[in-house]
Amino acid sequence: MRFVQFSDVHLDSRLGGKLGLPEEKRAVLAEDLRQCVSRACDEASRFEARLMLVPGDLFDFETVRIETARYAAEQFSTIPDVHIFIAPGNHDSLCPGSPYLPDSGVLWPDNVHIFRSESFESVIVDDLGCSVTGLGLAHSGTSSRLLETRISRPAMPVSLLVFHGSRDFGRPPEKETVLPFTDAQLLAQGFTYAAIGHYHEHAAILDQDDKVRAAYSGCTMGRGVDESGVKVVLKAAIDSEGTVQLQTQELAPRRVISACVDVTGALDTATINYRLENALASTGARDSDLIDLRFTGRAPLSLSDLLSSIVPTGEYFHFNSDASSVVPDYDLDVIASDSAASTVRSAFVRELLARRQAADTDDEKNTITHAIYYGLAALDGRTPEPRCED
Ligand SMILES: [Mn+2]
Repeated sequence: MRFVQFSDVHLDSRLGGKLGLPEEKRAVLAEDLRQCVSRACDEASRFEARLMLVPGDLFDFETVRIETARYAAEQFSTIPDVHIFIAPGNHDSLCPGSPYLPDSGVLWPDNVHIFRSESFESVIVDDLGCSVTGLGLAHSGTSSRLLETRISRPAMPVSLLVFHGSRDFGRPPEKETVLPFTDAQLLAQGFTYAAIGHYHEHAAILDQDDKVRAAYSGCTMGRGVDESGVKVVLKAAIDSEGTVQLQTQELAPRRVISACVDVTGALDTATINYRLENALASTGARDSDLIDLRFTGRAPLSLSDLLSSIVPTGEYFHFNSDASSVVPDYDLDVIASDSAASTVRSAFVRELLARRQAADTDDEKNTITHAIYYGLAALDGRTPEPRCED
């Protein structure tokens, strides 16, 4: 038996965050998120899946438009032979007005089952010889440990669990805790496989024999700086022994790519550009991607204007740079001549600049330069950090 699993699409969510996306690009990303749903349906057909498991956060309840919920419902109607199970999460919880509720004006096709109970319920899929057990979060912030006690379900050759929950291991600090569980509690339930949503990184949960027993697909497409890298949906096959084989597949039209460029010792545009291109090349960034670039290291204060004007030579869907991590360096000549402000600082720099000028070799000059910066950091009460220059 084959199934497709995806979650955390967050249709119609607020996009971009720190990426500084203009309105028109946010509109493109919103359309990309809808594309993820249609591509997941196409993929289910191609993969000849008979099941689709959607463990929550298909959309963001606060901002979802009814047209978008209808769009998702229409996409699901294009694969009528696929049994689709949705377990609402904390962002698409079943609060009053939810598009999941029968009076919402969204017509979910017959092949879609939405878990609307706050306690676990099971559906038997006779033609597949399996049961699917799930629940829907009625509001965000359900912190009950429902997996502590055994979840009852019908005896079927294959039993699947679908829910939106927080694995105790690996909870990102900013994530709301919903239906928390430990791996041991989940494994003790004895389901053939559990499809879990909420965390935006793909992760599989294995039993003591290293068999896959559960997985987060992660979000379907990155939407901001904290969702960088390749995002996937899962395609899975369960054999007659109950062994689950997972494959990941990227369906998102674009990625958020995070990169770092250390500007220490780079004093001109050409050097910074060179480092930028190297950094981007190592990420495999494509034209369609969003680049989130962070400048790091130590640089003269005068470089900050230059950094904000640095852009890659390649055309990307979006490029955003952030120089706030760069530690300001010093203008040594100004400090040397500014004895009124700080006599010790000024005298220190003047003395070492004189020694540097008198130094015989480049090595010696370099060493003195390092000594100046270490000394200034110490005099200014900062921890001197190792200086590595080209
Ligand atoms: Mn969630």
